[in-house]
Amino acid sequence: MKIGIVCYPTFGGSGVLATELGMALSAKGHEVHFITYQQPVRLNFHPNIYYHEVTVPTYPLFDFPPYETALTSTMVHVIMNNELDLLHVHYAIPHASAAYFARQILKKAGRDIPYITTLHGTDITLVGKDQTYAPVVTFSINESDAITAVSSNLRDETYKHFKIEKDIQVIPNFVDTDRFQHSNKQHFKTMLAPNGERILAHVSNFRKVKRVEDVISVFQKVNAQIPSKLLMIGDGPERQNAEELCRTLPMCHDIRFLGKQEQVDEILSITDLFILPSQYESFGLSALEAMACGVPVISTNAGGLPEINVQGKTGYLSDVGDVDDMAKHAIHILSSDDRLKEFKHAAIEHARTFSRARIIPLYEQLYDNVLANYKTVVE
Ligand code: GMT
Repeated sequence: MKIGIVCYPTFGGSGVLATELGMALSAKGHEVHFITYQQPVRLNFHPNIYYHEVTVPTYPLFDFPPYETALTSTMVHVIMNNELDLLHVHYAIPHASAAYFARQILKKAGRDIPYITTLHGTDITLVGKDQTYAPVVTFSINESDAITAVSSNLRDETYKHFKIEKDIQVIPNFVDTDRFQHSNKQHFKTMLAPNGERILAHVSNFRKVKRVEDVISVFQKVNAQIPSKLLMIGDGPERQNAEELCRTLPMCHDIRFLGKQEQVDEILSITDLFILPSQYESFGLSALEAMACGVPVISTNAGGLPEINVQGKTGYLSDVGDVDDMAKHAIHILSSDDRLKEFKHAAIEHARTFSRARIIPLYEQLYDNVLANYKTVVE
């Protein structure tokens, strides 16, 4: 099959998932064409993978260069020149409306192509339902030949906030368990925690929704009772505030802001506990990747997090903002070697239920169904 994938190429979860999906499909013999404005961060070379960059020419009149127009035109060119079978867009804004527009242009030229929209989270829960975007988002989701959501919670949220006339299939996110597994990086651990301190970590794009100050508050309480270090991985608008807050605290020397990192799997291999105190997560891919590396998770119970983090087994879930509860659970896990080991094993076991090998066939089946229906409708 020849598949076009459109996504955000940066460190956001939707781009990561789309890239992992494209790489997995290419390994199974599909030809995959990425259409993005920058090379996706996790994209590796494979003979079946092509990358088409969307460039947006500037012009003095353009205060806001028309990215969606450039994206649509690039989609049209790539589909025509490479005879793609279908388009799979990740994150509705503006990818679903661009796909709809590209399909209309191609129809005029006697060429038809179905598009699938995968909803990831903030495209629905934050940005999408804003009235600035809602009519276009609703229309272009409804026009999709298939719609998927990465969790049951996100599917329900979509039905709640938009007038969706079609079925939304839940296909959960997956993790590459060949890459995300525990590996021995003891030398790193010794450098970061020379006295055998416990290592806690947080990975995100440091947006408000991630509540990064809560990570620091939880750590402060843990650190008061258990010798420990905190690794803050990623970058974004809230990083500066978090660093400033950290500088006012006595245990600041135990916190390191590492910025964006590509070898997250290596860092997770030396981590004992993952903290994700988000206001909302449709899924929480970073937590799943941590679990696959044998790291239990302290998270909130918001959104789709209860669909991946199992209370008392792979970690604990607390109400949003309840840093006392999160710290209490963190201390409970970290204060006993045996208990920590049990949680680590359970995290790995549970993450396996979201392995790439289990989830990719669901997408392939969906593609087959869409193409079969599409041909019948078009004929
Ligand atoms: O918030 C992020 O981390 C980025 C955002 C995105 O769309 O790039 O992530 C969303 O999609 C991820 C992949 O499906 C999910 O794992 C995240 O939970 C989701 N983020 C939110 O819902 C806030």
